[in-house]
Amino acid sequence: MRTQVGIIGAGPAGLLLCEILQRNGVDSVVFERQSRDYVLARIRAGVLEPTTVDVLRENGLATRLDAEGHVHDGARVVWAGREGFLIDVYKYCGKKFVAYGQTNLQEDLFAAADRRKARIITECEVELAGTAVRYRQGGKTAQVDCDFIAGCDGFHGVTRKSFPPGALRELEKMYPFGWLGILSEVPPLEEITYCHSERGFALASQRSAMLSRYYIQVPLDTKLEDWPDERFWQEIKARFPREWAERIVEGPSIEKSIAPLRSYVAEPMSHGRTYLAGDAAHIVPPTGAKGLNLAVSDVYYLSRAFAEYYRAGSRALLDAYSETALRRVWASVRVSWYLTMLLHRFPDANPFDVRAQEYELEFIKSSEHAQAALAEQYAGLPL
Ligand code: FAS
Ligand code: PHB
Repeated sequence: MRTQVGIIGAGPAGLLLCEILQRNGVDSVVFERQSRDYVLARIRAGVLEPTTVDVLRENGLATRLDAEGHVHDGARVVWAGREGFLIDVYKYCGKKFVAYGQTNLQEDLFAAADRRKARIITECEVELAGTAVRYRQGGKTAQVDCDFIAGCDGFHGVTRKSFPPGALRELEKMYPFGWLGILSEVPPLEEITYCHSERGFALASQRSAMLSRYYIQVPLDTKLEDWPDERFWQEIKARFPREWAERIVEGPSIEKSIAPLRSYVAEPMSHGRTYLAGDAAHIVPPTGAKGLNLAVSDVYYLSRAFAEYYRAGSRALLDAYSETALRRVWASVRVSWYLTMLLHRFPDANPFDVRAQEYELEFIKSSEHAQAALAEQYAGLPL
């Protein structure tokens, strides 16, 4: 078998790339290690930047998003009994973001792929040999020869690891805590609300009018079995200021998981005829709600580059892809790092560190300029 672009990974990056390429007449085959059900069962991101919504709309992928997504002017930051401030994306950037679960987006992307009869090979083990994809599925092996490889296989995938030694510069920062997240079929708080407290960070988010997503910062050695629902609800209410805690509706968790936090960027995001997009190239702590949105902007740039190559025979956009994508990646990596440092309570923090965080929050609350700058970064750079 032969195709133009071999896409490794059927997460948001891989399936979105497949869809946009097909809309531009470029043929691809998607190779996914897991089953479709496994991919759809993952609970992850929940906030789509305005640019992400624009890309999905431009590619006919926003019908359900427009019907079911919750539109927000901004996200609120509260602390120590203060009502805090709104990261007012609408006031300062004139755009709104949408709360829409990555699971829903993944379903929409698979549905679009099925409508196009896209070739998605699931439950396969992939081995890369240049731009040839050798894969094993159901005990049989086969090979697909490709013009290019798009590594959309996430942080633990094979594509980035297939780069020759010395081809990559890897920049990483690990954080000394993780996020314990739950999903519960209860009405969410109205606003997406970040909370800084002496007990640690907490976040109230949503998936629909009857599906809430909550997170609390936990130590890295936390065990899920030590966090029954009752303890989770008690702790998150102890972290939010009383006015917010009183509005939190408790309920049984239908999903509970712990994710470590890291910042990671691999540079460059390409080598030869192989290109990386999404978590395969970078990871951000979810504090800035950037991970999924960066996958979309990478795919926007990469799909445009492939389309230009096959339409006009020009490699210019492909050659510029890494530098173009990294400009937006680093803007999001930096604001995700900044918000993580600002809103979490570090195990080794001394009273000076805590006071400096609280003063920074008070300063942002008091300064239109600081709020405008933060809103601009939270909204994400224009494409
Ligand atoms: P993905 O990891 O989503 O997809 C990669 C795909 O490649 C997967 O389906 C995987 O099975 C497949 N794959 C891996 N190795 C392969 C191989 N060898 N061969 C074939 N296929 C292979 N972002 C936010 O913005 N907000 C959040 O709250 C948030 N929470 C998160 C929680 C967790 C636990 C994790 C892990 C991530 C979270 N993220 C969040 C980030 C997340 O949403 C990613 O940014 C997003 O999934 C990136 O999409 P992809 O780049 O497609 O990578
Ligand atoms: C979520 O809804 O899962 C979410 C929202 C905001 C974040 C991270 C995650 O910063």
